[in-house]
Amino acid sequence: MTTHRERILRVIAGEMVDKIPYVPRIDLWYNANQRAGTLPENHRDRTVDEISLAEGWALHKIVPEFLKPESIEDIVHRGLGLVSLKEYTYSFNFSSDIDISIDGDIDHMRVIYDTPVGSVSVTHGYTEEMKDTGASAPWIQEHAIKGPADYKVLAHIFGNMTFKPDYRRFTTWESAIGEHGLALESTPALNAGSPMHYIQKVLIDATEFFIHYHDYAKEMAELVEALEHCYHQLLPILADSPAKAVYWDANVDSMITYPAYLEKDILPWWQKAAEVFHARDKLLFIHPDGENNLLMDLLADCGADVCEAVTPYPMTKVDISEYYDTWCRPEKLTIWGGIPESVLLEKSTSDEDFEAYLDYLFKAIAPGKRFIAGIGDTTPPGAKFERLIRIGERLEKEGRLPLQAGGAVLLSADQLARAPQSGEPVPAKAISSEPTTGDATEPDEHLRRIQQDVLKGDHVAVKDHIRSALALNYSPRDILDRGMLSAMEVIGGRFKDGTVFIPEVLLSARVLNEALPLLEPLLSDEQSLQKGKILIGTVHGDLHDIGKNLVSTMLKGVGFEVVDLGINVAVEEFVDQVAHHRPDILAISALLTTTMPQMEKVIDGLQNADLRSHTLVIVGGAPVNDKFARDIGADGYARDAGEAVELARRLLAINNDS
Ligand code: B1M
Repeated sequence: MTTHRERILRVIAGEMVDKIPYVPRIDLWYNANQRAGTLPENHRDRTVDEISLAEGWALHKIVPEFLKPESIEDIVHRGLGLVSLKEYTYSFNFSSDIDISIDGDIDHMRVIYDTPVGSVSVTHGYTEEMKDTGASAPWIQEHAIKGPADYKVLAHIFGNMTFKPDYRRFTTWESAIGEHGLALESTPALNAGSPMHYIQKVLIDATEFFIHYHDYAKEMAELVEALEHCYHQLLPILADSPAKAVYWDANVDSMITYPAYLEKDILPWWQKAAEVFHARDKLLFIHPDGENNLLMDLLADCGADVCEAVTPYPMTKVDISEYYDTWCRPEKLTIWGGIPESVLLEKSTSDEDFEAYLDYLFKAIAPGKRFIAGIGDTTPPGAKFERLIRIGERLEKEGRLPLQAGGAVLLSADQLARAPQSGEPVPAKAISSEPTTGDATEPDEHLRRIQQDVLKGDHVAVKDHIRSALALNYSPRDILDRGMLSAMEVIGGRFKDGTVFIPEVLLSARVLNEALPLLEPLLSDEQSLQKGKILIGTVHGDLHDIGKNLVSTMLKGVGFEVVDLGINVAVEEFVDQVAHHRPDILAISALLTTTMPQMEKVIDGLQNADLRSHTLVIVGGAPVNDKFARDIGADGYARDAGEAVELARRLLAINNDS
């Protein structure tokens, strides 16, 4: 009889096996439900692996179990991206000239690294809210890189670090898994596949990274070189290990690892790794769990064997059929995942639509080669467990290969209308937005120079150009509207249509932020910059802030006054801050299905505090949609930062007119 491990390996080799393997990742679901005492009755006394085995599923052994160190020493250096867990086949040593002081426990630990060229410090841990949502990856609260001086300190640390093979723990773990699954060895920095990705993922704040990438190229290059020294040691250690497969890189996404950046700073290392591993008959996995609409072709030829945690429409813009047609049909990659988390949630998906998704999946991936079914990225804590079981049952019955295209039940006309066409953005808006602004109006040479400064992100030249324009008697209002804000509109439009990415938006916004103090004192009251006041924050339990920061930046960029409350904001805090600031709009962000319900609680909180009638509430974030926004009583939903600007304007215009 074919074992789980054999079947998985044969699928990756492109063979037509007996049936589609089913390997759902259930660790987060398990952690959260075990903590809350809500595991299904029959599984109450079982471990996570025992549950999978009892249900007949293969074990998911790709993502390291960060929450389960053997001793605290194993995770002390996680703020620098280094851990010693069973999934890691190497040990590491700092050079003897580095003094390390450690304070705290697993939930909150501060570590200081003193080197001959300076010091850096990090703080990392887990919050109670993270534990409630089952989160496994640690939170780095204070990053090692806070300013340009930190690069040389880290270059000293990593440039003098030594790595040695250490296969002992991995071997024991792998043999305990045996034929029940495929155990992967891991790479540092929560799986960063290149030195630059290492910096981005753990050493610096996720949004700040993009500014440093532009401003401190020289300093970054020095650190990249030091990290290369580590990667060159690690490659042969990983290649010689007993593991059959390497989990090489994680958290790829069209926005945060946008195409040009991925191609320049990540892809060459994937290809190098693929060459080394393939020569040793080893498989390379990457984890593109985000939005891949702009990365489909790059990933198809990236050198990896498996793309794991693939999360299709409706969680992202790429439909499962496009994934299969671009990656699997031409025999370029194996997909592991393919079932979006939202279909397991009763609030997001009815029983009927859940079944319809599976019908559609079987049809889209026929004949079914190079496909390992899983929940991409992971089963959410609120998943209806019966649906996990049902997927297994249907795969058992209908997942026999080759699948017959057209043999499955077709989607209804209504469901088809909702499925996006290949590459087409998903239409989902609570309030229809105005079309994206076109190019800036045609101003004369002086205003054009200012526009160019904003478009190019030149925060130095813009000040001189504004001073010259003022000396030539241009009105501050014209400089602002026809020079700066019109250019920011252009950037917003380009971001929305995917022709510029996060760095351009942040750099242009910086030009505005630095130039505004020159103009503000000169604007009369009625000319004042303010278009309205907006309070923004990410909900309680949620640490994602890149998207929220972009929304905040764009709103500021077009003249709104924005107060950013940060991440993990409790309901009471939102309510208190609304009472204090009296904003026109409260904008709320949530990136997790487990934290989305917080949005409704904030709206209820405002209602109870008698603040709702004079505060418009708008919501956004990857799992949020138009229906959800309406259901919780929000005033609008925005899919991205550009739409958030249009929505805010539209709502305020409506409000002012009424
Ligand atoms: Co996390 N994560 N993550 N993560 N992460 C997601 C969100 C996830 C969808 C990945 C997946 O499953 N495919 C998944 C959630 C699944 C679910 O809820 N069902 C997930 C998970 C599971 C987790 C952990 C639980 C993982 C773990 O512990 N094992 C953990 C949770 C920690 C916590 O918050 N408690 C976790 C951690 C992390 C990192 C720390 C590693 C990192 C965040 C770094 C940071 O933000 N500082 C991270 C990342 C990077 C992602 C993905 C890959 C990318 C998110 C991102 O920044 N995108 C993400 C995958 C995905 O989104 N599909 C994922 C780029 C950004 C520009 O887009 O944030 O969507 P986005 O913002 C857009 C719009 O959504 C909109 O405009 C923005 C700009 O255009 N928007 C708004 C956002 N907020 C708005 C507010 C508005 C309007 C519009 O107000 C009106």
